[in-house]
Amino acid sequence: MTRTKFKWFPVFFLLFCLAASFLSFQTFPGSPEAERGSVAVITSEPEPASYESFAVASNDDYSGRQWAIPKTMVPQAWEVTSGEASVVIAVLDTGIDSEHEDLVGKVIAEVNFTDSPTADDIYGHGTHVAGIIAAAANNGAGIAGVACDCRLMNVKVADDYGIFYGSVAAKGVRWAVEHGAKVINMSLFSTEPSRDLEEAINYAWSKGVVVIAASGNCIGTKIAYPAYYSSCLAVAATDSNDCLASWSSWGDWVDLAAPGVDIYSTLPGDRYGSKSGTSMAAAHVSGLAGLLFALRSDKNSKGFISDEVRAAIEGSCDAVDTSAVKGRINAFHAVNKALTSK
Ligand SMILES: [Ca+2]
Ligand SMILES: [Ca+2]
Repeated sequence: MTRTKFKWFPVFFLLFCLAASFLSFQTFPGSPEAERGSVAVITSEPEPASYESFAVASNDDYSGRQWAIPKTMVPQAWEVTSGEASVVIAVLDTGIDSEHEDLVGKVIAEVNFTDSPTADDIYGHGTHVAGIIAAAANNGAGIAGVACDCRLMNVKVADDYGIFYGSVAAKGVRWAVEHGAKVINMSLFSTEPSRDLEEAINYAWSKGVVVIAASGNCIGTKIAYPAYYSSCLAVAATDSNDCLASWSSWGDWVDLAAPGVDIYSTLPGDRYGSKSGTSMAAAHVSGLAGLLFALRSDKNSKGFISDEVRAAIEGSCDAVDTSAVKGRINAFHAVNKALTSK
């Protein structure tokens, strides 16, 4: 397959979504073109000139920029658990800079399913997502990840231009399950379905793995995949005032919301920066899922923790001032729900 003519695709993906809302595209179900998608980020601001300072939750340099941590009561959740090394969260994305100062030692396995020559993050998306999930906390550097004591799996399924194919992402899902991931983060989306990917996500759920995906940045209710699939938690993006991001996809098929506007995290080469997107929102939920897996709470004795993890996340959201989404995650309430529900 030739990709050269699609190099501009990530930059204009938001415009593509808008156009797709009004135009009928000729696609051929099952063909690679019908399954093509993009990682879900809409802005990239490497270093804002000024920023609002929020409550400091850790001794990390940029803790004051991490508004999402106090907003979702992560410090209170940390009083119960900050995750543990046996809980592995797979990041299906553009790769991870595993040598980043705030991620070093976190990535326990990596694989590259793309035609890129490296599993490293050239595009600069997967490293940002990985930091939100599990950057080292209280190491005096950078930021703090939600599941700061969990580990990561680098499953590169999107290439160095941010493009992925459903069939390739499906391989990544199965690989992550077979190599011990308990949570799979998919900060990527396509407006076309992929049967391969849906079957892989159903397989993951059947094996006790929680899959979390970005709802997409398509301004409205247009369905995005894989988030739409019932075995997948679909996550919309909210800002520091708990308002739905103007560009976030929403609708009754979206399960919940999480912070996704001006999120400060890791970038390749020991850098840090702010990004916005439902990508960042999904990553916060994956971090929370990691915390909940560390509690090992198989209350219903069905042999899996995944059902309790999903129920705790969905059943503990704070109401937000919009009917577009069901609620915004609350890590402390989720941890308590996992511990106390029967
Ligand atoms: Ca840190
Ligand atoms: Ca269970």
